[in-house]
Amino acid sequence: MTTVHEPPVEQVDNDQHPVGYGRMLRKEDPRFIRGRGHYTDDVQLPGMLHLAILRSPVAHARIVSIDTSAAEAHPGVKAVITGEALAGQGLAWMPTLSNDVQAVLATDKVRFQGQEVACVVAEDRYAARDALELIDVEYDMLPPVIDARHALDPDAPVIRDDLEGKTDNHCFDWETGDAAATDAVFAAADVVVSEDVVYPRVHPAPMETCGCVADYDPVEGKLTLWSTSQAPHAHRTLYAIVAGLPEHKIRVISPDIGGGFGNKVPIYPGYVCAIVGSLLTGKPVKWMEDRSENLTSTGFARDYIMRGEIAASRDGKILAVRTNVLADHGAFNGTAAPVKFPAGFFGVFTGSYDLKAAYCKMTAVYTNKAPGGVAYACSFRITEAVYLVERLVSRLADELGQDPAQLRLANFIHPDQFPYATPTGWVYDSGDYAGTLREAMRIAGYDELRAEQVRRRERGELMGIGVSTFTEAVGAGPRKDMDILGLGMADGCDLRIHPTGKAVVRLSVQSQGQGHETTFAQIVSEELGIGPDDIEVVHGDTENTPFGLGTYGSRSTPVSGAAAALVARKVRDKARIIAAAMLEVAPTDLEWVKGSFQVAGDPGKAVTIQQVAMRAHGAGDLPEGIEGSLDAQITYNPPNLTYPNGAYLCVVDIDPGTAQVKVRRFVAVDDCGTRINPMIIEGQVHGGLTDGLGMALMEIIAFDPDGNCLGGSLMDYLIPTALETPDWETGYTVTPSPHHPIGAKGVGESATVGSPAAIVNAVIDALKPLGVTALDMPLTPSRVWEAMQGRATPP
Ligand code: MCN
Ligand code: CUM
Repeated sequence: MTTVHEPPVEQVDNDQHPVGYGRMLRKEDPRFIRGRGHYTDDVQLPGMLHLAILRSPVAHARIVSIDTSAAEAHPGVKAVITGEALAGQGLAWMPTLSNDVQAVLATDKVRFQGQEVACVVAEDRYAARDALELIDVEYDMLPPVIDARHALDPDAPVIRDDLEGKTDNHCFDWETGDAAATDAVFAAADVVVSEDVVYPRVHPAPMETCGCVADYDPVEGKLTLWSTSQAPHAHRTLYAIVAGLPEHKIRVISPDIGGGFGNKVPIYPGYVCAIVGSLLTGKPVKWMEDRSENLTSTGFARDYIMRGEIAASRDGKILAVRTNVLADHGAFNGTAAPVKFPAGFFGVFTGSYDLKAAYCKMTAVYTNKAPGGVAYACSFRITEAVYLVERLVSRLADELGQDPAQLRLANFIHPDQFPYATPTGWVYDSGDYAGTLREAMRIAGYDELRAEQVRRRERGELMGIGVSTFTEAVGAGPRKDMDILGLGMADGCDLRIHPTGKAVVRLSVQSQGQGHETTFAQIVSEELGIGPDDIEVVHGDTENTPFGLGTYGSRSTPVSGAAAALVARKVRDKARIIAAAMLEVAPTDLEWVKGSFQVAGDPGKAVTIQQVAMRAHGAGDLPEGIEGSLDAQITYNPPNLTYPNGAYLCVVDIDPGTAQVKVRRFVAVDDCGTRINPMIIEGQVHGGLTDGLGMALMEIIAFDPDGNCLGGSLMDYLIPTALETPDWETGYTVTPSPHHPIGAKGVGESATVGSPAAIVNAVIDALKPLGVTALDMPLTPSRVWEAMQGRATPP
């Protein structure tokens, strides 16, 4: 059950619009709820073979030998591929999205448990799996590096000895802000609070695991790849570069995707193996991971060990934030972030506050764990940034003896300060942070909750109220600042209007469940007055869509959404010229009334967009400069990111006997600017809050000292079910983005970014009477119990 709170003041809301934005049911759902979705694993091709991957059982070892003879002799087996065989083709290593390289199949060493060592292509999945057991690999064990804190010890074994001249496990250093200015503010401040904060390694765990079907046609020299990809165009370009196939001979199709959450941004060795398998056998080859393969070998998230410091005046003016981060990147740097931002957008760790100075220093290291780093609705690492600063601000409030909501209200960037340049160089576009937090406090009945807390504390009950407010930065580019491996982060959009006035809009972004088939139709509908049901949205096929960088970092609405609005306006401009000729007036004499052009002052004289479409395709001459048709194409290069914000309040009760945390209430007020479809936004927020609840209370990919992954199944890696999930209460404020054509900001990751801090702050608030001031996720009953006994558990 969920509750939606409408704001008391009049806001731009779209619930009532019949055409365009509004609470429209999702066009894709009839397909999904009737089992008619078409996922990668549904692709069946004649003669299709199946690929299975042999994975390393250990975290770090030298490969002495691989004997594949028994596997090759197994019935049904068509090919057994090793790293050595790939090396012969120059394919044993592939570039990652962060300018590192990653082994496709290991040649020299294995560097994490679950790493790809060899693969089998066979007539069916069972034969392929059975043959894996027959491959004999001899390993020479090496000591692993598991704790990032020891990765740079002088005696630590060097993981990446494949990199020339590499003598340690250092991955990269990064800094942002002004160190000297920040130090000076800290030195003069009345109050400095510091905290060590671990954001543990977690996993997106989408319902559908990763996989592909590679179909190489040797006659046409053409590769068709169905794959679980959040970025089909970028993937195609990379395959062209890696495999040396001409780009126009590669078609990447992302069919329906059962959740991505960033897990489907990287290129995985399995995709490359399937392509090689198809090249080798001349047959289509399918590879689908199982659950453990997904959890142990694909893009993880977080794994940041952070020390944060916050400086303030005694009366509660926050002055500066300073942070030092140790980032665990696993065995290969497989992070997918714009190359200029090796730590993603962690630079927005200054949060929603008007600060004098800020500085961050980061050291990233290699460890013997799976690669990845940017995933799980992370907004390019803003999850970590928000969590850190929101812990620090709440900790500061405790130190100052102030209410955490009031402290935030006193320190927010003020509405008239926008556009606001942060001390780390980001330019926030718009926001009314106090308005958003006040709305959350109104919905929650904040003052009454605090009064209740006093009464309960007197009775010895453990009730906590957690506050978290956040600003996100979503919608990468602009292309001058942002690229992935040299590809600028802009997006195309094509719009075609058929003679009868129905439309097809083609996107470069790709939905994994966010409802793009609905919301992009709504955007075009709002601009053109054609009903959303008359607008088909095409995405996920490089052959039928314009180039663009794909869906992640909540960039679809900020970038492609802008492109969709502008391409529709381009069509409208063209339609105006044709309409003017039809009505025998000048184009400037026409007024656009959603869906039709009317002669100003004479509403009886009008033509609809559908009539114009027919005229554009019809017989007879068209006005000067119009060739015919109403089609248009655009590439949108965003001038800036959009900066959605939110204010979250969480109420928890902790069972003093079992230390179980129960989230009693959770109020989320989000501001994503203009709201295209309120129902879809609520769905995005509910999902993100549930993600946040999972991370705060139960999710962790842990390793034992030998590097064995302890989160390799959903029995060990806990994700929340309906039982643990409370009734979410959502509200909203609307502060449009000034530079986005329709004022919309992204929202897909907001709730995952903002919610963990609210929950952890609530738990620490509940435990305050016991003297607890800090606690790391996940807040499992055992960890909370230890804290209640005055003991800290090692992360
Ligand atoms: N929307 C809207 N009004 C706005 C903003 C967004 O109606 N002002 C709608 C959009 O039109 C879109 C949805 O909300 O239908 C999400 O839009 P947006 O914020 O632009 O995010 P993306 O579409 O780019 O989706 C990516 C984002 C990311 S990065 C992760 S991770 C995540 C998320 O979306 N993965 C998801 N939400 C997910 N939801 C589902 N079901 N599955 C995933 O894998
Ligand atoms: Cu960082 S997860 Mo989303 O950007 O696909």
